Amino acid sequence: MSGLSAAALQAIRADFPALHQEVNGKPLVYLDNGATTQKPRAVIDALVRYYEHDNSNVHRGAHTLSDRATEQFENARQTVQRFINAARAEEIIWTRGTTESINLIAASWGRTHLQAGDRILVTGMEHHANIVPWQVLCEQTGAVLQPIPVKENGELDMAAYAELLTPEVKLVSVVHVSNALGTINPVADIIRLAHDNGARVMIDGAQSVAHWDIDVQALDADFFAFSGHKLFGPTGIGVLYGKAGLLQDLPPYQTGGEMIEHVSFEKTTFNGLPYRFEAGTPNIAGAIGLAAAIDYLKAQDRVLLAAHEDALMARFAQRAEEFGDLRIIGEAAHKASVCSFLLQGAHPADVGTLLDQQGIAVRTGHHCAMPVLAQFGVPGTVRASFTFYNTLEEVDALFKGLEKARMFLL
Ligand code: C6P
Repeated sequence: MSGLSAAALQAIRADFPALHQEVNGKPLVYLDNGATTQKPRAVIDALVRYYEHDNSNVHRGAHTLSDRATEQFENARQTVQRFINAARAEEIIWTRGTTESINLIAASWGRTHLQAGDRILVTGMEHHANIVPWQVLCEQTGAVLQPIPVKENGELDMAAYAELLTPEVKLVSVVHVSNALGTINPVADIIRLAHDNGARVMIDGAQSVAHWDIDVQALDADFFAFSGHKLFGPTGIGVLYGKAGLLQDLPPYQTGGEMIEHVSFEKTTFNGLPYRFEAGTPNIAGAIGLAAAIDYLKAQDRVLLAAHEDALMARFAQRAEEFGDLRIIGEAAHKASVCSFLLQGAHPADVGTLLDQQGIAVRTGHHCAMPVLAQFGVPGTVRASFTFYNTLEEVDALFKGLEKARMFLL
């Protein structure tokens, strides 16, 4: 049961102009949604409308355009607040994306809350964005970064996690859905255990927000990060959610305009939340575009969309079994829309190139998750990542493409 009728799926696909093109003489099959998603017409229109009618700077001008831009920009913040069920709009900080959100917490919370001997736990399946900022922070503070082991099937070793949670652990920063394996991590349990231990928790939601509703209060996440472009919104805009009680005492991340209350050459005082963390002119159009993407999603039945994505995953698993010759990397019981694999005996880059010649877009390589791929003993994989606008026929097309690659390469 796909969850979406054929007509509903076609109607959804009609909303995404970029899907309707030929690539290398073949209809585009876009299976690189983990890297970035295509944008619905509603998002493209919101960007055009903003630039054609309302373009101005926010929180500054005493004129109509600036008022309009400010209103839409702040409405967008409230849209995000409601989308992830944050308690207050000030808990939504605009950033460039997940990477910047994590760097903000590492720089601002990390440098003021960690000292030599403290420990930070991440999982062994993190994206580099949730490894390197903590490594740099550890070099600066003398804290120690430790990975929670990943089991052979790609699931997190929760027993090992419980053992690693000693009083020295001050922060647990965990990917919600692995971009390399597809594993859905049990973040509610992870957060509860960390809190019982007195540690704060950051969730990297880059690969989860596009697939189901997030409720940061129900999760009790201290910090939650995601990127607009993986959520059908524009690039260059992202979100850091943080509990107000934690954010309000933190020092700024970057300094300059917008984030100040008063400046003199003797002393500067800083603005309150959220502006203290938003130095400089923000990505106004990006925020408005992201809100349009969220409005688009909220107008859909997300339960049906998720059921359709499950059907795509099931079709992939069935076809993979029939096909043989594939090594699946990441076989967790709970996976979300990411299928990483190797065509045995072929280099992933060659497979990617041959698929592209057939109009099929996948990602190949290490997916910015080198440590977990090293654990599996592979330098890279082919990754097909699905979303609700993909069709079962596109999964079949992928396997037709792989059949050609197999004939050519093996
Ligand atoms: N993953 C992928 O193809 P940015 O680049 O800041 O929007 O997101 C970084 C990031 C952080 N965490 C996870 C789990 C991610 O998947 C990503 C981005 C893309 O898998 C590009 S490397």
